[in-house]
Order: sequence, then structure tokens, then C-alpha cells
Amino acid sequence: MKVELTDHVAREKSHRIATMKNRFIAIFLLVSIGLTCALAQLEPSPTLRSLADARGMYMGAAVAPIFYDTTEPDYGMVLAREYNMVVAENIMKWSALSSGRGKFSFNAADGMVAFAQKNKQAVRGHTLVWHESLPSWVLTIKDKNEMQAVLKNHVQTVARYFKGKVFAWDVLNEAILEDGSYRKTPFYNLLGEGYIADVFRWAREADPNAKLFYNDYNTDGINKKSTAVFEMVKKLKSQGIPIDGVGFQAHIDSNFNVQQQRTLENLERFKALGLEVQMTEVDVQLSGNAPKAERLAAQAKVYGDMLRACLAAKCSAFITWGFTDAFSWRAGSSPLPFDSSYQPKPAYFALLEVLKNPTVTMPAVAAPAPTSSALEFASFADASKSLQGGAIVKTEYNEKAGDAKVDGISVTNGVLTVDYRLSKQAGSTFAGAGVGVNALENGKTISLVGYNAMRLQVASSQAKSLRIRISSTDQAIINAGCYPVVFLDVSPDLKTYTIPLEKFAPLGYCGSNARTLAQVISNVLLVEIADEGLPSSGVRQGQIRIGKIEFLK
Ligand code: 9MR
Repeated sequence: MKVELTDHVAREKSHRIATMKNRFIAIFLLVSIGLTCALAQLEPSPTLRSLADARGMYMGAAVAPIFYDTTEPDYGMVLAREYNMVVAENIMKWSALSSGRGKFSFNAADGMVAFAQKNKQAVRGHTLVWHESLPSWVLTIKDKNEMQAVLKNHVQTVARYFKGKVFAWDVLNEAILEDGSYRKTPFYNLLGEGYIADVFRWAREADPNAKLFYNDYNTDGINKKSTAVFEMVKKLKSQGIPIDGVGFQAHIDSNFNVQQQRTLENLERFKALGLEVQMTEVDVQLSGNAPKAERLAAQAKVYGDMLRACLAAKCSAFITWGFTDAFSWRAGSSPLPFDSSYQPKPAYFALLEVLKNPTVTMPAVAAPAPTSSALEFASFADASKSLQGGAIVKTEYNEKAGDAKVDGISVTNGVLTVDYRLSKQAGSTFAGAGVGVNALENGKTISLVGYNAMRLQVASSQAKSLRIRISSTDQAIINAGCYPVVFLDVSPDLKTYTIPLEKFAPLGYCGSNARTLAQVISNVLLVEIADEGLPSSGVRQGQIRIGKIEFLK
């Protein structure tokens, strides 16, 4: 009995202790959850603005004076929250500032500057000299000296007025045509090309501290027009004309391919002249007839890719031409990162992700599940018909002091067999010779961004190791001899290898133009599989058999 009582007391005691313990744990958990929530509330989620601030760059938007409109309270709120820079979409243009000769009115622009100052935003000036949005009286001028005086007066009055308020000016906008020639503007027609150097000199005189930019569209990749702009600014620089930077407008659509257009390389060549580069009017029209979600995802990808190129080139600003689809000069095609109700679109999240981590290759957007067949690389089984037409596979491989000849190619049951003969000269120092299989699916270029592994079915009758190389269509990368490569030890049997794409990176062969793997592979031209197994001089015959090459999401 005593024992039972003692037991009972002991049980009660331990029950009380356990209950207290549980309560303590519960209180502790509640307090910690509460604290975590409170801390989470204290720590605001990142915005474009906060991430740009942390990087010491500008995220900007073109604005209209809608922040005055009390029926659009979200306009000013989102603008102030997300952007550390603003640019006037229209109200600093010549026709907006000057209604008559010698008459200037800065009220609307002053309002925008006040908004920016209140919200601690920098102001970019757009634009001192442009052939559009000119007051009609300027178009009536027929005399060279008169035009020169009027132009100088405009540039200097405006630059002086905004001195200390505007950190950078688009001094000259869109002075080059698509074919690379000078645009025949009212200024060019009367003053000749010399007006270009003049307007930069005049702007510098009026505001020595503002950064002076040339700005244009369809210059967002390497093409005739961007090359003409490049030559023009190079000449200006070499003549000591004060120009600090070039703005790339980037009015593009969701089919724009940053890799194919060689956007980064383009920015870099301007940087190499000692110029600042900025993306100044980015908007990405939705294109095509795919379901809306797919088009938004494609748009987001282009935004992300553009910003990534911009950051890789150390651009100083990324500016969108507006920010909400409610107010865009291309409103019908929903080109901006916020929808008409000021809700962030996938494009916004893509920008956010890239600002957080520019090496992310695919922005975290709700993209629809990929249809693998469309993007599958060269499956030789499927491609055999094209192969017979000779369109997709060619073989060539030459190295110094060695050569590879292909004796035959055949496709049987979906397996591509290449019979080859390697030769190596005595005394040469290269490690091997090889045969390359260059494949391009039906002549198409396949974008590999977003893929994370390569699956390869391969057998080699003699090779001890295989070198697998993926090349890019980017001519600069090809020229630099820069390509991702991986070495594999092979077994004599047909075997499937799954190679994570990051495996290619450390072995990447890159010249001084080294690019990240993601950039290199984003436009794949060929997959080359080379037999690396010829140790000394001599000739040997061999065979490589490839079942299938796929890139995996
Ligand atoms: O978006 C601007 C639109 O509201 C104006 O009507 C138009 C004419 O002034 O200019 C648009 O902005 C252009 C910019 O000033 C220069 N690059 C091209 C832009 C789109 O046309």
C-alpha cells in the first residue's frame, strides 16, 4: 500500500513536471514564433530599389506626371517603393519645355523633380536634342546660323536650369539610322555632322557635372546600327568631345534573344571605350499567340536576360519605359513589369531574382512546364531523316599535327555510328586527336538556358576517354576558342551518362573572353564528341557510336 502511495505520488510529481515542461516548451515555442514573426515584419521584403541600392546602381522608370492624380494613388506609391531613379517620359522634351522661341516653361518638369527629391530618387534627363517632339517653330528655321544659335540656346538653357538636379542627360537621341548612316534631322540637314560634337560640348559647358549620354534604339545587340553608333562615339572620344556614356533603349519584344543578339558583347565593346553603359527605355512587348501565361513567362525571361547582361557589363542603370501597363506608349502589348492594376508580373520577379543573384540562369517565374520534345536537342533516332538529307550532322575535326578523317557515318536503329581514322605525327605534343560530331537539330539553334543536365548514350570501340564539348553560336566565343568541355572515361559498351551541366564549367576552355557556362551554352551550335585516346604517333581506326543526346530540364 505504502509502495502504491509512494508510486502514486511519484507519478503525480513526474506528471506535474512533465506538464510544466510541456507548458514551458509551448511558451518557449510561442515566444520564438512570435519573435520570428515580429522580426520578419521588421525586415521588409526586398524591392527592385533596395536591391539596386545594395548594388550601387540605378533601377529607373520613365514617368508621366500621374503622381499628382488622386485617382491613381498606387502610381506614386509603387514608383517610390521600387525605383531609385526617374526619367521624364515626355515632359523634358523640347516641345514640352518651350512653346515659342525664347519661351521656356519648367513647371511640369519641376513637379517631377520635386517628387523625385521627396522620395530620394535620382533624375535622369531626357532629352536635349531629338528630331521628334520639336516645337513647330524649330522646323521652320532654314538658316544655318540661326539653327546653330537656337540649338545651342536650347541645350544650354535647359542643362543650366537643371544643373545639380539632373545627374545625367540624353544629350543626343536617335541620330543614327538602321543602315548606319546619319539621320537627316533638321539639325543634320542644316549643320552637317558637326552638330553632334557641338551639342555635347555645349551641354558640358552648361553643366560640367552631369553625365552626358548618346541614346538610341535597335542598338541592343551587335548590328549595323549599333556598330555605326560605336564608331561615332569612338570618334567623339578620340577627339576629346565630352561624352560619358551610351544608352541602349531596348524597346524589344518577348522573342528577343539576348544571346543571339550578342547584347553583352555589344555593351562590353562600348565599355572598352571607357564609356558608361545604361539600358534606358526597356520594355518588352508580349508577342505570339501562345496562352497568356506562356507569353508572360517569355517576357520575364527576356527582362531577366537583359538585366543579367546589363549587370555582367557593369552597367550603371536599368530603366524601364514606364512601369505599369496602365501607362505605356505600347499599352496594347502589356510590355512592363507591373500590370494595369499595379500588380507585379512574372517580369518583375525575374528582375528581382536577377538582382539578388545575377548568375541565376532562369528567373524563378511560374513558367509553364516545358514540352520536352520541342526543346530536346539532337536525338539522332528522331533526326535520322534529316541526317540522310545531310542537314544535321557533319563531321570535321582537325588539330595541329594531327588529323581525323571520317570513313563513314550511318544511323541504324537510332544509333549514330561514326567510323574514323586518327593520325598523329611523331613528336607532337598534343594529347589526342578526335572526331567531332556536329549536330544541329534540323538546322535550328537550340537554347539551353534552363536545362540542367545532358544525357548521352555513347559507346566507343577504342577511345579511352571522350571529350564532349558544347559550342555556342556566339561568334566571339567561337573566335576566342571558348567552350565548355567535359572529359569522360568510357566503357566499350553502349552506356548512358548523365552529366550535370555545371560539370562542364571547371573544365571550360576559355580565352580572355571567358564567359560563364550559362552564356556559352545558351545558344548551342554543336555537340562534339572527340576520341582523346591516341597516346603516341601513328594512325588508328575507331568507331564512336552515339545513341542519343538530350538536354534535360
Ligand atoms: O513614350 C513616349 C511617348 O509617350 C511620346 O508620345 C513619344 C513622342 O515624344 O515619345 C515616346 O518616348 C520615346 C522616347 O522619348 C525616345 N525613344 C523612343 C520612345 C518611344 O517612342
